[in-house]
Amino acid sequence: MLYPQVNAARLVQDLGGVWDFRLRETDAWQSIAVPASYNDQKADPAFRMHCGVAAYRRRFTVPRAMAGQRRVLRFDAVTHDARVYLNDALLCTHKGGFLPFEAEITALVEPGEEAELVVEVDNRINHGTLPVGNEGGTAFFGSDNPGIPSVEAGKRRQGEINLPNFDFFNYAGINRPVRLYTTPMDYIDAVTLIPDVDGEDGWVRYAVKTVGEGQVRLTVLDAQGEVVASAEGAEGQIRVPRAHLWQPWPGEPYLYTAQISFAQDAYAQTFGIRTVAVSGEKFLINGRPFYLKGPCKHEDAPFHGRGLDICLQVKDIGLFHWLGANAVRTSHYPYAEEFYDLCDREGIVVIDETPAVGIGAGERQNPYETFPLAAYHAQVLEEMIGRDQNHPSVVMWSLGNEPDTEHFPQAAYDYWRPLYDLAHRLDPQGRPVTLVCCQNDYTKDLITRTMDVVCINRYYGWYNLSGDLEAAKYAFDLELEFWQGIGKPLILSEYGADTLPGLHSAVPVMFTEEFQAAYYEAINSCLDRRSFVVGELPWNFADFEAQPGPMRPGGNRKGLFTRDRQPKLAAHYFRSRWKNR
Ligand code: E8X
Repeated sequence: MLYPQVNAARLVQDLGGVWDFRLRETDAWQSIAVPASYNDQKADPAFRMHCGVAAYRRRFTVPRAMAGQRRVLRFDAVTHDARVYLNDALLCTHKGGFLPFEAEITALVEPGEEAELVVEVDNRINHGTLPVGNEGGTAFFGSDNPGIPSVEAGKRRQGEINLPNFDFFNYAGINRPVRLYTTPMDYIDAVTLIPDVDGEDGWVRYAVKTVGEGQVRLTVLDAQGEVVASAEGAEGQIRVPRAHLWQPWPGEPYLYTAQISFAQDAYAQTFGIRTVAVSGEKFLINGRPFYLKGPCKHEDAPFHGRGLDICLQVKDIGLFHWLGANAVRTSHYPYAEEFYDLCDREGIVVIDETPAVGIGAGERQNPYETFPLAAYHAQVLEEMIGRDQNHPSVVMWSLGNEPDTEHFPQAAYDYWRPLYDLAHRLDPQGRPVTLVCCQNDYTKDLITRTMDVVCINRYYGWYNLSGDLEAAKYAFDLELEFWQGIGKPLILSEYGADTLPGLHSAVPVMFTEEFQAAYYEAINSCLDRRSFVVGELPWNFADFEAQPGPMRPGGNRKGLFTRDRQPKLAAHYFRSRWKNR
């Protein structure tokens, strides 16, 4: 799905601002900011604890300047499920809170007329949603004294609860922009660009999907806006002589623009010329071994929740540069499109992850038999790859995070392998595909080792062998020995320790800043001895809000930075390590 663009042929009207909002039909309407999660906008526990549908409302006028054009309402992300009404009639529905959807309204509202827009947002999560809800207390993530009669009675008193099967707060609402945009009646519907390198030159295969009558023309501009190549026809190949490659930081992330025209329509698609491949134990970008270094993130901030905040994105990527980082994983869902644009410009490579987190229910329940997810998961993967395929920064697809691969290894294989194949079929650039594996008995896991890159989340010295870094190193090293035998590149895709800023001790004790730094030093010393390790992604960039619980004081505190982006000791440690790595 193309990103809305203002150009010579298209208009965009942003519908952000203060909307009407209510949690229940019986409530009075009150003010709410869009885009942003609703949970933290009011000093009212009902907003934070809400479970179910909530409604947003606003009126808007279709400008007369949009007359004669095709008019589309686009929602970048409504979390999690949406029902959209235009003038009281159902316009569209969408399932899933992290990918865009749109509906044409050309015939429904005349230019110059006003219309009422109502968006019903459902934040309920369960075994059939991504991310997965802890439906019926399957308690994969966190558990609270099952079986004690008084506790069980208390749980029944809680009434409707909406527990996540994952470790981030279930922020909900209209999290990303809502826009009305136009195209001419005959229009460009989709653009796919497939760059390649041939000696000094670049090759770009392309396909433009259109609706209506017309001829496709494509002109490639360099970063100065000079025409360097052009072609005609909806599909083809263009040679870009003496191409500047898109290089990850600290190289130059050089961007070209494909100016596409079709009948009266126009669309500008930026892209980079670069290659990505896995060869033996190496991860190659532009044919050269590449080491991924950079913390995993969340879309998370005070007040906004998971709402789009472009200033924060710029700040965060600035801090990536400060750290000397070159990579990020969009744990645990596809981020706002603006984030990938920024990574394209700034040379940060992205592992793009679906919202498939929480597919596990312990040893007593096989999630692959009881969670109705497979078809929906495939659809989400298709939407994500369709949305993000042209970004040069995206160098790998992650099918999901920390599913059960240990108790039901064959079922896990049968579930994830078709998704792996699908990702390869869907991506014309043939980027590597991975699945991020939870710490567990890796000898039983059958699927992780079949991925293009092995990604493992490990917490030696934190969740296990807690506080004993010598034992942690010993155990982690044993595991690395196992993976070395698999013969694939490996990324440590999460590792970390909760740390309270300002808590210090000369001897590294858990939760102090000194411990976090010592923990990373210890684990990194194991990585540094293994040539098949191609990346280190600390967990997490910043402290973030989680489902409240006894292990989450003020959220998950594994940030290298605090939630307001001040460095802890470990951030300084990585800054000096990554300068030379
Ligand atoms: C954690 C992280 C969590 O926030 C993330 O979303 C997924 C978790 C650790 C799994 N990975 O708890 O900070 C722990 C497995 C323990 C052996």
